[in-house]
Amino acid sequence: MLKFYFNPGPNPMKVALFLAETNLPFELVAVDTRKGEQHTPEYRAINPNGKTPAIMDDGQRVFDSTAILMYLSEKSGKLGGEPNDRAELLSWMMFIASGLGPFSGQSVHFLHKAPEEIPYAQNRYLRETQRHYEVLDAHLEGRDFIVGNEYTIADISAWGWVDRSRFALDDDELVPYPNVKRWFEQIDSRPAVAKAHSIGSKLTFKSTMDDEAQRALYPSNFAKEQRGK
Ligand SMILES: N[C@@H](CCC(=O)N[C@@H](CS)C(=O)NCC(=O)O)C(=O)O
Repeated sequence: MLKFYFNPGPNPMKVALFLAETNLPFELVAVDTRKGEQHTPEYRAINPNGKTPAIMDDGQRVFDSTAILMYLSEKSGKLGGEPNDRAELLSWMMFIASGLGPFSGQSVHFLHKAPEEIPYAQNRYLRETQRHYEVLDAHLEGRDFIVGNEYTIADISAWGWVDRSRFALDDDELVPYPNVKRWFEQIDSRPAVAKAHSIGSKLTFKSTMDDEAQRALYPSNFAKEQRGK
């Protein structure tokens, strides 16, 4: 059975939503990133990048949320959109994977997690996150879905990050992006979203941001010889 290596972060949640939508059977495996479980040799054999999510499907590893969504969509024949929209699907998947997602992640980091306040970095990443939201908002004008006329893995992928927009954007959150707001509310009200949120509810993850967690999540804050695993 498919093994899903999970942590309740925005990237694993995309895979949780895909699995909730498609009802594919899977076994959930917790990866407690604050305990450094993403850095063990066993987990690195599944995801050499040391991040969540990853899956093991009948001996085949797949890592990175975008790769997993595309792999599972192709394999199951579900949520991949119309063949004519394939180029659009690839384009928006990469826009999210290389733009919306990473800039949002850095914005969250410099606004809320960095050990010191760095106005240049805060401004750079917040502004780039806002710019990606502007691009998505313009695209969603008059549209219900990101690609074509149906719900696809592009919507699932963007949902993972837009669901955390309150941490990546400033106080107005989605108000300046009315099309993204409308689109998000429609996706977020799908029954599978509630199911996806409940996927990890029986697992417990470390909540304290102690020294072990800091070293596991932000190794670059430590001198090389003092870093965690
Ligand atoms: N590009 C990767 C990014 C994965 C990622 O950053 N995952 C976070 C959780 S949302 C993580 O595992 N963080 C732990 C760490 O950075 O050590 C993907 O889309 O899967």
